[in-house]
Amino acid sequence: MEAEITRAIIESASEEWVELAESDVIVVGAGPSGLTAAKYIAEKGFKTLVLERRLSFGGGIGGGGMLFHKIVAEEEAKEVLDDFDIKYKVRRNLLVIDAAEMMAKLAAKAIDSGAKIIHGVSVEDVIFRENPLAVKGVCIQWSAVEISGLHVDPIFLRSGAVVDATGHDAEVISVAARKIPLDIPVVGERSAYSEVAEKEIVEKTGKVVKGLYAAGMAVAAVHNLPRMGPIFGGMLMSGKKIAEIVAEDLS
Ligand code: 48F
Repeated sequence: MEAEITRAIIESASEEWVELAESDVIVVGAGPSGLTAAKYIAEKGFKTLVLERRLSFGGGIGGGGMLFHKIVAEEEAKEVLDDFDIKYKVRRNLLVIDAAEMMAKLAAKAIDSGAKIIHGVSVEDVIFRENPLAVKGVCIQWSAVEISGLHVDPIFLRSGAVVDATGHDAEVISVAARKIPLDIPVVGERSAYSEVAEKEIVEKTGKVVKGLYAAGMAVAAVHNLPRMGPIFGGMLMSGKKIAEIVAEDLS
């Protein structure tokens, strides 16, 4: 039986990896913005792959507000919450949400919409082409190898669009900005100013260069916007907006 367990796992995983060598869209990061983007992109019929460094979903959601197990969103995010069947209670003019429910439902709906989520994989670089400059996919490595510090060459995944939903460090855009002439200084976010941050994150969500897009807190890192703390409406609406932009560009 043991050999069959091994064969069953490696055969089916390998078959899928061969298919994953090319996708329409790669979303990097399974936090709130990445999972939201993945659901809306996948349900439009695009082959969508989410790569997540950790072995869990949700990015910063699970920590709630300083480990209190609730997060909040503003009224404008209701539509997205309803699309994901996420419950909320209104308190102090805010929608109060259970962190565990939000993580589970964002992930479940993204998967049910057809997105493939792979855990334990880190994006360490992009694939690019010149004239015109365009991002064409990502270089990936097992997170365990990354953490070990071993020198192991990555492998490549091609895609029509790469969405950086890696959070505060905008890891994908940062590495691209260092290595290819993006002409974007990724200066990082500013200190907390919640209402301005929530609004501007959504406004500035969009394309960075052909093939490369920013969603969620990565947008703050690229555009030097303030942070907002444990209010998540902007993350959800940013994910939804980037899905619309990517879908239009790929159509
Ligand atoms: O940090 P994260 O939750 O990003 P987000 O979607 O949401 C930010 C909020 O959680 C919160 C906030 C707003 O209310 O301030 O912080 O912008 O999720 C990012 C995910 O990306 C993964 C990381 O493990 C996390 O789950 N990630 C980061 N870099 C990489 C990565 C990488 N290079 N490759 C793969 N996954």
